[in-house]
Amino acid sequence: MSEITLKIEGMSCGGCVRNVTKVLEALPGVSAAQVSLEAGSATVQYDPAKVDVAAMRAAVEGAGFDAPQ
Ligand code: 9UX
Repeated sequence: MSEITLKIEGMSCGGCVRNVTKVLEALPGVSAAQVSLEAGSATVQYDPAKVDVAAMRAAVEGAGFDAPQ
């Protein structure tokens, strides 16, 4: 299992936090995500054989947020 912390921009309430958590945890290979509104970040535990960081960014952006490098 690997872990990465992504910067997430555009979250403004707890609903955003839930939405980002949900789209990340829906990705096959992601076991859990901890999203922080205050920090503007998401820490993700994942299997690097099944999912990559580009897929995580795409999922976050698909939900309407930005996940800059
Ligand atoms: Mo809160 Mo976020 O009402 O997309 S859910 S601003």
